[in-house]
Amino acid sequence: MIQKEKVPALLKSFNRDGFIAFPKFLSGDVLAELVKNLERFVHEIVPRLEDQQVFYEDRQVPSSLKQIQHMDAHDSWFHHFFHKGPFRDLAAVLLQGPVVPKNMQFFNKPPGIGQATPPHQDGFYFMLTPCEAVTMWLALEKVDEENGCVRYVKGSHKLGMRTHTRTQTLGFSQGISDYPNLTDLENEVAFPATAGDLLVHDALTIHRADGNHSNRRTRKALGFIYYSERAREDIQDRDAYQRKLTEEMRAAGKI
Ligand SMILES: O=C(O)CCC(=O)C(=O)O
Repeated sequence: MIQKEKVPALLKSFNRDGFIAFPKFLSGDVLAELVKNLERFVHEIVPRLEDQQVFYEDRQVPSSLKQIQHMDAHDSWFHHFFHKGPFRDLAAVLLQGPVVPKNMQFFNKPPGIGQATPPHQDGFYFMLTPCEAVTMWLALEKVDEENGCVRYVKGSHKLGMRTHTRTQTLGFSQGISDYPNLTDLENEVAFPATAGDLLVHDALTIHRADGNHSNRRTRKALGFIYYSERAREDIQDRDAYQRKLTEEMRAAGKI
């Protein structure tokens, strides 16, 4: 729970940078229970999910699992965790009003083959007016430069939406076409993390991550997306894009 007196400083920092880090947001028994439930989800629920909800680097190799979408929609434990837990409260503080929980995701970069996350702004995928949403990223293990830590471009949320084009990265189908521009790299901040550390970014903040260059370490994290209740989704455009993307991925044998 965020203490009331800390809120002004927290908002100042988040609104200035477009991101904020909470070291050890989860720890001890709470973190251990989360990890246990994630293992249960991967063993019991993932095999039953539809192909557009679960992505692998290599579809034939279960250990190459790279992404799960909408975990909260498939399991009551994760639904409760996402809808009622401290993440939703934090989102409401940062967005300064009630929020709508939209998507809880699992991210992994399997050893050696985990691909880079292209530079992007989440708002490009969300299609919101106004573009008011936050994404939270919770490390589940040590994540550093070797296995692909998250990198934010400080202040980029204030500079509007950049042009995105299609990538070939499963799970991140759009990336900023002119990245890096003259100032992106000098403003880029890398965020090494350990299990339980939480990063939060604005839907307009540019971010990316390298691939996993380790041959033995995984790179596991959870994502939590909350929209402000003030934001309206362009549902027609979003659903049309999603249908087209799913068809393309099936045709390419990626899902
Ligand atoms: O895990 C990653 O590499 C990136 C996650 C991400 O882009 C996001 O949560 O918005």
